Amino acid sequence: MKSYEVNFDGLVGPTHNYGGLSYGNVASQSNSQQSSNPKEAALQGLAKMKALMEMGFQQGVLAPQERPDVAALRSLGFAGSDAQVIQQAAKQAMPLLVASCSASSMWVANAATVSPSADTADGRVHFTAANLNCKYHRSIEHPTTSRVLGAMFADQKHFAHHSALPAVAQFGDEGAANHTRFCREYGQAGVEFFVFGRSAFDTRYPAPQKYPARQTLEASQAVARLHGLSDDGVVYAQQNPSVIDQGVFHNDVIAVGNGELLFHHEDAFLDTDTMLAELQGKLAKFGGNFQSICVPRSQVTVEDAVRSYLFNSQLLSRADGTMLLIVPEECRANERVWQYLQGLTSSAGMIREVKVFDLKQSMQNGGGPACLRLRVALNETELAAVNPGVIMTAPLYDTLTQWVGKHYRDRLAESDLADPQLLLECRTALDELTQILKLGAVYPFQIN
Ligand code: SUG
Repeated sequence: MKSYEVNFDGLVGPTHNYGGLSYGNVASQSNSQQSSNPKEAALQGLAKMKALMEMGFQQGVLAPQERPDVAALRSLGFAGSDAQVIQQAAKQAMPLLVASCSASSMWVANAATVSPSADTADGRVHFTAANLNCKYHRSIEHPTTSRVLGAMFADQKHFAHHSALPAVAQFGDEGAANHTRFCREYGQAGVEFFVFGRSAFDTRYPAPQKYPARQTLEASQAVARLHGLSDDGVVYAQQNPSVIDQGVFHNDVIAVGNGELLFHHEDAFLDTDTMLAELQGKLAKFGGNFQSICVPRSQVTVEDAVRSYLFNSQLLSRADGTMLLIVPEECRANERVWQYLQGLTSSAGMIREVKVFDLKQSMQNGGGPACLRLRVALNETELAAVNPGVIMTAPLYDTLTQWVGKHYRDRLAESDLADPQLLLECRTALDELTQILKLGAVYPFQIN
C-alpha cells in the first residue's frame, strides 16, 4: 500500500503579535513590542502550503485557536462580560492579556507527538497533545489542540488520541519539535528519535545553566509508552545543554531528519557518536540504511544556526530518492549558511535542492518552516479516513486567502489587544473557518 508524509501546516491566527513571551527564544525576545502584521503572516504561511501542494506533496491545514482566550483569563480571576474581562486584564495585568492573545498555536510542530501506525502496538496512528507547560501562553493550547486533532482524525479505527501529559515541569513536553522518525518507507516500521533537554528525576544528566530545557526525558518516555512503541524502535538522545543556552530552545532549531537521513549541527547533541551508532543499528533491523550529514561548527556556528534557522527546515523526499530542503529567507541572508547550502546541493549527497520561503512574520517570533508544520505519516487507507475538509487543494487555498483578506488586520500593536472588537473579529473569523474546514464546534465560544 502507498504511504505518505502529510504536512499539516498551522494557519496563523488573527491575533499574531510580538509579545516577547518566550524566554530562551532569541527572536521572540528581541522582537518584543514590535507591531505585527497578522494578514501578511497568514498569507506567508498559506503561500508555503500552496507551493508544497503544487510540488506534489500531501499538504493539510491545522486551524488556529480562539484568542484572546477569555476562559483562561476567567480562570485567573477576571470576571464580568467578555469585554470587561479583557479590559480588566489590560488594566491590571497586561502580560496576562498578551499571553492570552498569543497566536502561538501556529507552530504546530509543538501541537503533538505523532507515531505512525507501522510503529505502534495496536496498528493505529497515535497522537499525544503536547502540554507545552514551560510557557504559560503555550500551556493553554492543548485542550483546543486535542479537539481540533480529534475533528481532523476522527476515525477511531485508525487514530488514537492521548491527552497532554501532567502539567508539571517534570513532564514538560513540546511535541514533535523534539521528535523525528527514521524509516525506509513511510508505511514501514521505523525508529522514533526522541530528543530531551534534561531529566527531571535523574541527576546524572547535565542541564543548561541559563535558559530552560523545555523537554524532559521522562515526558518523552511517557509518550513512547502511550503510543505502544517497541524498545527496538526508539532512541533517546540528550540535546547539548550549551546549545540550549545559546537559544536552541527546541531540537528542531539544530537538527532535522527524514527518511533515512539526519541533518544536524556538530554541537546539537551529547554523546553524538554513540547516538548515531544506535540509530544506525536500530534502523538496520528494520531494513534501513541510516545516514547523517553533520554541519561543522567551523562552517556554520551555533549562532548562525539560531539566526538563520538553517535546521528548522523541511527535509522532503523527492520521487527520485533525493531530498529537498525548504529554508527561510534568513538562510540566504547569512553568508556562511548560504555558502554552506551551495556546497551541500552541488555535492553528490542526498540533499540536492534548496527552496527559499519568506516567513518573516513567523520567524520574528522564532518559528521557521519546520515549526509551522506537523508531520503525519499515513498509508492510503488512513489518508482516506482524514477529514477531507483539512486537506489543501487549489480551491481551499483560494477560499482561505479570501477568508484572511476579509477578517485579518494588517497591523497589531500591544495596545490593540485590549480592544474588545478584536475578540469579536476573531470569533466571527473562526466560526466561518470551522465551516470552511468542516471541523464542527471546536472552540470554547462554540461549545459553552
Ligand atoms: O514556543 N514562540 C514559539 C516558537 C515555537 C517554535 N517552534 C518550534 N521550534 N518547533 C515558542 O517559543 C513567541 C511568542 C511571542 O513572544 O509573542 C513564541 O511563543
